Amino acid sequence: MADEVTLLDFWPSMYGMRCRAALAEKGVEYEYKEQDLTFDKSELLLQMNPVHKKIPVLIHNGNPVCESLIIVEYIDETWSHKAPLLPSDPYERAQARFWADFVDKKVYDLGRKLWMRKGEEQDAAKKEFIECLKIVESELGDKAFFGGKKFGFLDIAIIGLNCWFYTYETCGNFSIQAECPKLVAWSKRCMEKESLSKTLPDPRKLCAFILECKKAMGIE
Ligand code: GS8
Repeated sequence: MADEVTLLDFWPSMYGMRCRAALAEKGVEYEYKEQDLTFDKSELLLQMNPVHKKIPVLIHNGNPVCESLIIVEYIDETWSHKAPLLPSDPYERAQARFWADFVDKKVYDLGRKLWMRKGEEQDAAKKEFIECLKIVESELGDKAFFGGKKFGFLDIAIIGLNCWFYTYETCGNFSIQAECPKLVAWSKRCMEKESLSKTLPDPRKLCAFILECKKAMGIE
């Protein structure tokens, strides 16, 4: 029986982007179901993720898998005939998970503050955001990808930031290229992959959407 794969997602979501990127890398066909998160969460979402009621959710042959990093690992293990995303060495695997966790705990929230806050609060978030990006950049070092020569798990964990860089720069009025040139070079390298450029949203469309959200929320 062919696999039935569905992704419940919301196009600007960095978490969703991880799942889209992992599915694209593995060449898995799936049905994409865009979710309305603001007004009316679908019955399907509430049924598939009753605990957090959040996207992304991967539904594989009727079974839901929640939490983006767990989904990426699930995809890696399930479609294991394709090149692995996680490193085979246990220590390297632990390191990749550590950095993915760092991005979740620090960078994403600061990025959110960067576009949602104003004045001093925004300045403080920007300062800390840049510090965190520099820490992530130092983990990349001179490697082509986070795991070395090959695009893998940690690149996927961070890939959504790429699409958001332009929004952060626009809202925070700074240049990531000036602060973290190696990270920007990495992001360009990633987007040269057809699997990603075809899958992830246009950063300008994302920025236009966020500027609209800011307007609607009265943050300007
Ligand atoms: C976060 C998912 C999440 O925040 C993961 O999958 O890694 N730790 C989780 N999803 C958001 C959309 S992206 O900002 C969401 O579904 N929000 C709806 C809500 O909070 O009600």
